[in-house]
Amino acid sequence: GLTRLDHVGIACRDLDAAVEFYRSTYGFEVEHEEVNEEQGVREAMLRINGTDDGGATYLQLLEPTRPDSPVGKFLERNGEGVHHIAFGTGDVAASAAEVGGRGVRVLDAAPRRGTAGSQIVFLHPKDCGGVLTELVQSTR
Ligand code: CMX
Ligand code: CO
Repeated sequence: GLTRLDHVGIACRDLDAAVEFYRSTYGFEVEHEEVNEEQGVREAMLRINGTDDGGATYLQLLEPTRPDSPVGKFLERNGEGVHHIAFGTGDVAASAAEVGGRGVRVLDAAPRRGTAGSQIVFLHPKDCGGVLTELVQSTR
């Protein structure tokens, strides 16, 4: 099952500026930074709190690496802001199959590589009340 809020993904034009905002305003620190070319993002994970299942909850700050990526298109259309939410699961393939069986479109036929070697799938926002939703099986 889904055991926690893993992260909230936030689209920004300038990752370093967004990181500095969350550091100076709230004191949140970057735990991990990487470029994921498949997803078309440069991203930073800011750890907010630990969770019961030994995982944690993060903010994921996302800067597009190219304009025709999901985050690039989102910024063009909406400007900066909340892009998606992600729920944590111990078995992303099983969770995707379960949710897909309830009529929600799963955008990835097989899990893709997410942050720090995690496995991720996305659910169509039009089947989730307008909220782009990610399921993530963490290695953390
Ligand atoms: N949240 C809510 N709705 C969204 C959305 C978002 N982030 N992105 C697009 N939509 C809506 C659009 O507004 C549009 O609605 P209308 O038809 O009412 O105008 C509808 O979805 C379809 O729009 P589209 O132009 O076909 O959308 P895109 O080509 O931009 O594709 C989506 C949308 C969700 C399929 C695509 O963004 C996707 O595959 N996302 C998953 C991958 C991803 O987001 N990766 C980056 C994050 C990586 C990470 O978290 O690690
Ligand atoms: Co994400």
